[in-house]
Amino acid sequence: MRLKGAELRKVELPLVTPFRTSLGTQTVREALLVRVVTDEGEGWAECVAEDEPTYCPEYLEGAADVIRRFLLPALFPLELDPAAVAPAFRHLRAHPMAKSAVETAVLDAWLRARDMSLAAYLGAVRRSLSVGVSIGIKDTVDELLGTVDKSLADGYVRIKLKIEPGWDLEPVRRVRETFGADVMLTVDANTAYKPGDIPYLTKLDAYGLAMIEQPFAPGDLHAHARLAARMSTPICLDESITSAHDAVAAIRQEACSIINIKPGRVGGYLESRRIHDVAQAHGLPVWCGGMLETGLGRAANLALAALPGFTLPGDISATRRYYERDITAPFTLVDGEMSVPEGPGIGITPEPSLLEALTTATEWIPA
Ligand code: OSB
Ligand code: MG
Repeated sequence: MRLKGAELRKVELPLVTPFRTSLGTQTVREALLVRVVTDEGEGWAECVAEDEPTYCPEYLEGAADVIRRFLLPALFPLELDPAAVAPAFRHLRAHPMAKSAVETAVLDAWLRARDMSLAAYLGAVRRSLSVGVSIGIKDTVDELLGTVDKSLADGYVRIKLKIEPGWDLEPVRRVRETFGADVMLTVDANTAYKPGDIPYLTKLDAYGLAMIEQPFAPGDLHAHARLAARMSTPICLDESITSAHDAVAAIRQEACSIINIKPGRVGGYLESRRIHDVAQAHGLPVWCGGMLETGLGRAANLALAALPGFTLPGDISATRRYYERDITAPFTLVDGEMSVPEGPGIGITPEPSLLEALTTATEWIPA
Protein backbone atom coordinates (compact mmCIF):
# COMPACT_ATOMS: atom_id res chain seq x y z
CA MET A 1 0.00 0.00 0.00
CA ARG A 2 1.27 3.45 -0.96
CA LEU A 3 0.29 6.83 0.43
CA LYS A 4 -0.89 9.45 -2.07
CA GLY A 5 -1.21 12.12 0.59
CA ALA A 6 -2.98 12.96 3.81
CA GLU A 7 -5.41 15.53 5.11
CA LEU A 8 -5.00 17.13 8.53
CA ARG A 9 -8.21 18.56 9.90
CA LYS A 10 -8.90 20.47 13.08
CA VAL A 11 -12.31 20.20 14.67
CA GLU A 12 -13.80 21.88 17.73
CA LEU A 13 -16.37 20.08 19.86
CA PRO A 14 -17.94 21.90 22.83
CA LEU A 15 -18.13 19.63 25.90
CA VAL A 16 -21.53 19.00 27.45
CA THR A 17 -20.10 20.06 30.83
CA PRO A 18 -16.70 21.56 31.68
CA PHE A 19 -14.16 18.84 32.57
CA ARG A 20 -11.94 19.86 35.48
CA THR A 21 -8.92 17.84 36.60
CA SER A 22 -5.85 18.67 38.67
CA LEU A 23 -4.32 19.82 35.35
CA GLY A 24 -6.96 22.44 34.46
CA THR A 25 -10.46 22.89 33.06
CA GLN A 26 -11.57 22.04 29.53
CA THR A 27 -14.78 23.36 27.98
CA VAL A 28 -14.07 22.60 24.34
CA ARG A 29 -12.26 19.62 22.82
CA GLU A 30 -10.09 20.69 19.93
CA ALA A 31 -9.14 17.57 18.04
CA LEU A 32 -6.87 16.76 15.13
CA LEU A 33 -8.05 14.26 12.53
CA VAL A 34 -5.89 12.47 10.00
CA ARG A 35 -7.27 11.08 6.74
CA VAL A 36 -4.77 9.13 4.66
CA VAL A 37 -5.41 8.57 0.98
CA THR A 38 -3.72 5.46 -0.44
CA ASP A 39 -3.75 3.48 -3.67
CA GLU A 40 -6.04 0.99 -1.84
CA GLY A 41 -8.49 3.48 -0.34
CA GLU A 42 -8.76 5.87 2.59
CA GLY A 43 -8.25 5.62 6.35
CA TRP A 44 -9.18 7.85 9.27
CA ALA A 45 -7.79 8.41 12.75
CA GLU A 46 -7.84 10.91 15.56
CA CYS A 47 -4.77 12.41 17.20
CA VAL A 48 -5.59 12.72 20.92
CA ALA A 49 -3.06 15.48 21.68
CA GLU A 50 -4.78 18.26 23.60
CA ASP A 51 -4.67 21.96 22.95
CA GLU A 52 -2.10 22.54 25.72
CA PRO A 53 0.86 20.39 26.90
CA THR A 54 -0.50 19.75 30.42
CA TYR A 55 -1.33 16.03 30.50
CA CYS A 56 1.81 15.23 28.49
CA PRO A 57 4.42 17.14 26.48
CA GLU A 58 2.52 16.83 23.20
CA TYR A 59 -0.01 19.42 22.10
CA LEU A 60 -2.22 19.75 19.07
CA GLU A 61 -0.27 22.26 16.98
CA GLY A 62 3.00 20.49 17.75
CA ALA A 63 1.54 17.13 16.79
CA ALA A 64 0.22 18.58 13.52
CA ASP A 65 3.67 19.95 12.76
CA VAL A 66 5.41 16.63 13.48
CA ILE A 67 2.91 14.76 11.32
CA ARG A 68 3.22 17.27 8.47
CA ARG A 69 6.99 17.71 8.48
CA PHE A 70 8.39 14.38 9.70
CA LEU A 71 5.96 11.47 9.98
CA LEU A 72 4.15 11.59 6.65
CA PRO A 73 7.37 12.31 4.69
CA ALA A 74 8.94 9.23 6.35
CA LEU A 75 6.10 7.08 4.99
CA PHE A 76 5.69 8.56 1.51
CA PRO A 77 8.55 6.57 -0.12
CA LEU A 78 7.51 3.25 1.45
CA GLU A 79 5.43 0.26 0.49
CA LEU A 80 3.25 0.13 3.62
CA ASP A 81 1.54 -2.34 5.85
CA PRO A 82 0.53 -1.61 9.47
CA ALA A 83 3.65 -3.19 10.97
CA ALA A 84 5.92 -1.04 8.77
CA VAL A 85 4.77 2.29 10.22
CA ALA A 86 6.37 2.32 13.69
CA PRO A 87 9.80 1.18 12.40
CA ALA A 88 9.72 4.04 9.87
CA PHE A 89 9.36 6.48 12.81
CA ARG A 90 12.03 4.93 15.03
CA HIS A 91 14.61 7.64 14.28
CA LEU A 92 12.14 10.30 15.51
CA ARG A 93 11.97 10.70 19.27
CA ALA A 94 8.79 10.84 21.35
CA HIS A 95 5.57 12.30 19.84
CA PRO A 96 3.60 9.09 20.46
CA MET A 97 0.21 10.76 19.90
CA ALA A 98 1.24 12.03 16.47
CA LYS A 99 2.72 8.61 15.59
CA SER A 100 -0.34 6.77 16.86
CA ALA A 101 -2.67 8.87 14.71
CA VAL A 102 -0.72 8.22 11.52
CA GLU A 103 -0.29 4.52 12.25
CA THR A 104 -3.99 4.16 13.02
CA ALA A 105 -5.07 5.93 9.84
CA VAL A 106 -2.81 3.58 7.82
CA LEU A 107 -4.19 0.62 9.77
CA ASP A 108 -7.76 1.75 9.06
CA ALA A 109 -7.09 2.05 5.32
CA TRP A 110 -5.24 -1.28 5.18
CA LEU A 111 -7.95 -3.17 7.09
CA ARG A 112 -10.76 -1.59 5.04
CA ALA A 113 -9.02 -2.76 1.85
CA ARG A 114 -9.01 -6.29 3.36
CA ASP A 115 -12.55 -6.09 4.78
CA MET A 116 -11.33 -6.82 8.29
CA SER A 117 -12.25 -5.05 11.52
CA LEU A 118 -9.67 -3.56 13.87
CA ALA A 119 -11.23 -5.65 16.66
CA ALA A 120 -10.64 -8.89 14.72
CA TYR A 121 -7.13 -7.78 13.70
CA LEU A 122 -6.12 -7.01 17.31
CA GLY A 123 -7.59 -10.24 18.67
CA ALA A 124 -10.82 -9.07 20.33
CA VAL A 125 -12.77 -11.70 22.25
CA ARG A 126 -15.91 -9.67 23.15
CA ARG A 127 -18.62 -8.02 21.09
CA SER A 128 -19.84 -5.60 23.75
CA LEU A 129 -18.31 -4.11 26.89
CA SER A 130 -19.39 -2.60 30.16
CA VAL A 131 -17.63 0.71 30.64
CA GLY A 132 -16.82 3.38 33.19
CA VAL A 133 -17.08 7.13 33.42
CA SER A 134 -14.50 9.71 34.48
CA ILE A 135 -16.02 12.49 36.57
CA GLY A 136 -14.25 15.82 36.90
CA ILE A 137 -13.70 17.96 39.98
CA LYS A 138 -16.90 19.83 40.87
CA ASP A 139 -17.59 23.06 42.79
CA THR A 140 -19.50 21.20 45.51
CA VAL A 141 -19.83 17.64 46.78
CA ASP A 142 -23.60 17.84 46.23
CA GLU A 143 -23.02 18.55 42.55
CA LEU A 144 -20.67 15.56 42.42
CA LEU A 145 -23.24 13.29 44.06
CA GLY A 146 -25.81 14.37 41.48
CA THR A 147 -23.42 13.48 38.63
CA VAL A 148 -22.53 10.10 40.14
CA ASP A 149 -26.23 9.32 40.64
CA LYS A 150 -26.98 10.07 37.00
CA SER A 151 -23.96 8.06 35.79
CA LEU A 152 -25.06 4.98 37.73
CA ALA A 153 -28.58 5.37 36.37
CA ASP A 154 -27.10 5.55 32.85
CA GLY A 155 -25.47 2.14 33.39
CA TYR A 156 -21.79 2.92 34.00
CA VAL A 157 -20.25 0.10 36.04
CA ARG A 158 -17.26 2.05 37.34
CA ILE A 159 -17.08 5.58 38.66
CA LYS A 160 -13.73 7.37 38.49
CA LEU A 161 -13.39 10.58 40.45
CA LYS A 162 -10.72 13.12 39.58
CA ILE A 163 -8.91 14.19 42.74
CA GLU A 164 -6.35 16.78 43.81
CA PRO A 165 -5.16 18.11 47.18
CA GLY A 166 -8.25 19.70 48.76
CA TRP A 167 -10.66 17.49 46.75
CA ASP A 168 -9.94 13.92 47.79
CA LEU A 169 -10.89 12.24 51.10
CA GLU A 170 -14.15 14.14 51.60
CA PRO A 171 -15.72 13.69 48.13
CA VAL A 172 -14.59 10.03 48.09
CA ARG A 173 -16.10 9.42 51.54
CA ARG A 174 -19.40 11.07 50.58
CA VAL A 175 -19.69 9.13 47.30
CA ARG A 176 -18.95 5.84 49.07
CA GLU A 177 -21.44 6.58 51.86
CA THR A 178 -24.17 7.70 49.48
CA PHE A 179 -23.93 4.92 46.88
CA GLY A 180 -22.75 2.00 49.01
CA ALA A 181 -19.99 -0.57 49.06
CA ASP A 182 -20.96 -2.29 45.80
CA VAL A 183 -20.11 0.59 43.44
CA MET A 184 -16.75 0.14 41.72
CA LEU A 185 -15.07 3.41 42.64
CA THR A 186 -11.62 4.67 41.59
CA VAL A 187 -9.71 7.96 41.76
CA ASP A 188 -7.32 9.66 39.33
CA ALA A 189 -4.90 12.33 40.56
CA ASN A 190 -3.17 13.16 37.26
CA THR A 191 0.17 13.56 39.13
CA ALA A 192 -1.19 16.10 41.67
CA TYR A 193 0.59 14.67 44.76
CA LYS A 194 4.15 14.65 46.10
CA PRO A 195 6.02 11.74 47.71
CA GLY A 196 5.58 13.55 51.04
CA ASP A 197 1.82 12.96 50.71
CA ILE A 198 2.23 9.16 51.02
CA PRO A 199 1.00 8.96 54.66
CA TYR A 200 -2.01 11.13 53.74
CA LEU A 201 -2.88 9.10 50.63
CA THR A 202 -2.95 5.85 52.63
CA LYS A 203 -6.12 7.22 54.29
CA LEU A 204 -7.90 6.46 51.00
CA ASP A 205 -7.63 2.76 51.95
CA ALA A 206 -10.70 3.32 54.14
CA TYR A 207 -12.99 3.67 51.10
CA GLY A 208 -12.54 0.39 49.23
CA LEU A 209 -11.28 1.94 45.99
CA ALA A 210 -10.59 -0.39 43.06
CA MET A 211 -7.46 1.70 42.33
CA ILE A 212 -5.71 5.03 42.66
CA GLU A 213 -4.46 6.27 39.29
CA GLN A 214 -1.22 8.20 38.82
CA PRO A 215 -0.80 10.07 42.11
CA PHE A 216 2.80 11.19 41.40
CA ALA A 217 4.93 12.63 38.60
CA PRO A 218 5.28 10.48 35.45
CA GLY A 219 8.98 9.78 36.00
CA ASP A 220 8.70 8.90 39.69
CA LEU A 221 8.20 5.14 39.65
CA HIS A 222 9.97 4.96 43.00
CA ALA A 223 7.31 7.06 44.77
CA HIS A 224 4.57 4.89 43.27
CA ALA A 225 6.38 1.76 44.46
CA ARG A 226 6.69 3.22 47.99
CA LEU A 227 2.99 4.04 48.04
CA ALA A 228 2.13 0.56 46.71
CA ALA A 229 4.08 -0.98 49.59
CA ARG A 230 2.11 1.10 52.12
CA MET A 231 -1.40 0.86 50.65
CA SER A 232 -3.89 -1.94 50.10
CA THR A 233 -5.57 0.07 47.30
CA PRO A 234 -4.05 -0.99 43.95
CA ILE A 235 -1.90 1.60 42.14
CA CYS A 236 -2.65 2.19 38.46
CA LEU A 237 -0.24 4.03 36.18
CA ASP A 238 -1.35 6.25 33.30
CA GLU A 239 1.10 9.10 32.50
CA SER A 240 4.16 7.00 33.53
CA ILE A 241 3.66 4.31 30.88
CA THR A 242 4.61 5.35 27.34
CA SER A 243 5.70 1.95 25.97
CA ALA A 244 5.82 -1.78 26.66
CA HIS A 245 9.37 -1.17 27.88
CA ASP A 246 8.05 1.28 30.53
CA ALA A 247 5.40 -1.24 31.50
CA VAL A 248 8.03 -3.92 32.17
CA ALA A 249 10.09 -1.46 34.24
CA ALA A 250 7.07 -0.41 36.31
CA ILE A 251 5.99 -4.02 36.89
CA ARG A 252 9.54 -5.06 37.90
CA GLN A 253 9.74 -2.16 40.37
CA GLU A 254 6.30 -3.01 41.74
CA ALA A 255 5.22 0.57 41.03
CA CYS A 256 1.76 -0.53 39.87
CA SER A 257 -0.56 -3.50 39.82
CA ILE A 258 -2.89 -2.15 37.10
CA ILE A 259 -2.12 -0.31 33.84
CA ASN A 260 -4.26 2.24 32.03
CA ILE A 261 -3.54 1.83 28.30
CA LYS A 262 -4.15 4.84 26.06
CA PRO A 263 -3.08 4.16 22.47
CA GLY A 264 -2.13 7.80 21.88
CA ARG A 265 0.11 7.94 24.94
CA VAL A 266 2.03 4.78 23.93
CA GLY A 267 2.37 5.39 20.17
CA GLY A 268 -0.48 3.31 18.78
CA TYR A 269 -2.72 0.25 18.92
CA LEU A 270 0.10 -2.19 18.15
CA GLU A 271 2.20 -0.94 21.09
CA SER A 272 -1.00 -1.00 23.17
CA ARG A 273 -1.40 -4.67 22.37
CA ARG A 274 2.22 -5.29 23.42
CA ILE A 275 1.54 -3.65 26.78
CA HIS A 276 -1.60 -5.78 27.10
CA ASP A 277 0.50 -8.88 26.39
CA VAL A 278 3.25 -7.94 28.87
CA ALA A 279 0.70 -7.14 31.58
CA GLN A 280 -1.18 -10.37 30.91
CA ALA A 281 2.05 -12.38 31.15
CA HIS A 282 2.65 -10.82 34.59
CA GLY A 283 -0.95 -11.28 35.72
CA LEU A 284 -1.80 -7.56 35.77
CA PRO A 285 -5.20 -6.33 34.62
CA VAL A 286 -5.32 -3.47 32.11
CA TRP A 287 -8.06 -1.10 31.00
CA CYS A 288 -8.47 1.36 28.17
CA GLY A 289 -8.08 5.00 29.16
CA GLY A 290 -9.71 7.91 27.38
CA MET A 291 -8.76 11.36 26.13
CA LEU A 292 -12.27 12.77 25.56
CA GLU A 293 -12.13 11.20 22.10
CA THR A 294 -14.41 11.93 19.19
CA GLY A 295 -16.27 8.99 17.69
CA LEU A 296 -13.21 8.04 15.63
CA GLY A 297 -11.01 7.47 18.67
CA ARG A 298 -13.87 5.91 20.64
CA ALA A 299 -14.50 3.30 17.91
CA ALA A 300 -10.86 2.21 17.85
CA ASN A 301 -10.63 2.15 21.66
CA LEU A 302 -13.64 -0.17 21.85
CA ALA A 303 -11.82 -2.62 19.57
CA LEU A 304 -8.75 -2.57 21.82
CA ALA A 305 -10.78 -2.87 25.01
CA ALA A 306 -12.33 -6.08 23.66
CA LEU A 307 -8.99 -7.93 24.08
CA PRO A 308 -8.98 -10.59 26.81
CA GLY A 309 -6.63 -8.83 29.24
CA PHE A 310 -8.81 -5.72 29.42
CA THR A 311 -10.61 -7.06 32.47
CA LEU A 312 -11.48 -3.69 34.00
CA PRO A 313 -14.01 -1.25 32.48
CA GLY A 314 -12.48 1.50 30.33
CA ASP A 315 -12.95 5.27 30.18
CA ILE A 316 -15.03 4.75 27.04
CA SER A 317 -18.28 6.51 27.80
CA ALA A 318 -21.26 7.12 25.53
CA THR A 319 -20.97 10.08 23.17
CA ARG A 320 -23.53 12.14 25.06
CA ARG A 321 -21.41 12.11 28.23
CA TYR A 322 -18.97 14.27 26.25
CA TYR A 323 -20.62 15.93 23.26
CA GLU A 324 -24.00 17.14 22.07
CA ARG A 325 -22.74 16.81 18.52
CA ASP A 326 -19.87 14.53 17.50
CA ILE A 327 -18.30 14.05 14.06
CA THR A 328 -19.62 10.46 13.83
CA ALA A 329 -22.90 8.74 14.61
CA PRO A 330 -23.24 8.62 18.42
CA PHE A 331 -22.15 5.69 20.59
CA THR A 332 -24.76 4.70 23.14
CA LEU A 333 -24.97 2.50 26.22
CA VAL A 334 -27.51 -0.27 25.75
CA ASP A 335 -28.30 -2.24 28.92
CA GLY A 336 -25.05 -0.90 30.35
CA GLU A 337 -22.90 -2.06 27.43
CA MET A 338 -21.19 -0.46 24.44
CA SER A 339 -20.99 -2.43 21.20
CA VAL A 340 -17.58 -3.11 19.69
CA PRO A 341 -17.62 -1.88 16.05
CA GLU A 342 -17.67 -4.80 13.62
CA GLY A 343 -17.29 -3.02 10.29
CA PRO A 344 -13.99 -2.93 8.37
CA GLY A 345 -11.13 -0.87 9.82
CA ILE A 346 -12.06 1.15 12.88
CA GLY A 347 -15.66 0.52 11.84
CA ILE A 348 -16.85 4.10 11.52
CA THR A 349 -16.26 7.22 9.41
CA PRO A 350 -17.19 10.85 10.06
CA GLU A 351 -20.64 12.04 8.93
CA PRO A 352 -19.80 14.59 6.22
CA SER A 353 -22.31 17.24 7.37
CA LEU A 354 -21.27 16.99 11.04
CA LEU A 355 -17.62 17.02 10.07
CA GLU A 356 -18.10 20.12 7.96
CA ALA A 357 -20.00 21.93 10.71
CA LEU A 358 -17.32 21.27 13.35
CA THR A 359 -14.19 21.80 11.21
CA THR A 360 -12.04 24.88 11.84
CA ALA A 361 -9.15 24.17 9.44
CA THR A 362 -7.97 21.65 6.86
CA GLU A 363 -4.67 21.07 5.15
CA TRP A 364 -3.67 18.66 2.38
CA ILE A 365 -0.19 17.17 2.45
CA PRO A 366 0.71 15.55 -0.88
CA ALA A 367 3.13 12.67 -1.21
O1 OSB B 1 -6.04 11.04 33.07
O2 OSB B 1 -7.37 9.65 32.29
C1 OSB B 1 -6.94 10.80 32.29
C2 OSB B 1 -8.99 13.03 29.95
C3 OSB B 1 -8.00 13.80 29.40
C4 OSB B 1 -6.70 13.62 29.82
C5 OSB B 1 -6.39 12.66 30.78
C6 OSB B 1 -7.39 11.87 31.34
C7 OSB B 1 -8.71 12.08 30.94
C8 OSB B 1 -9.85 11.38 31.50
C9 OSB B 1 -11.11 11.31 30.68
O3 OSB B 1 -9.86 10.90 32.62
C10 OSB B 1 -11.36 9.95 30.19
C11 OSB B 1 -12.44 9.91 29.12
O4 OSB B 1 -12.13 10.18 27.94
O5 OSB B 1 -13.57 9.61 29.48
MG1 MG C 1 -5.55 9.22 34.07
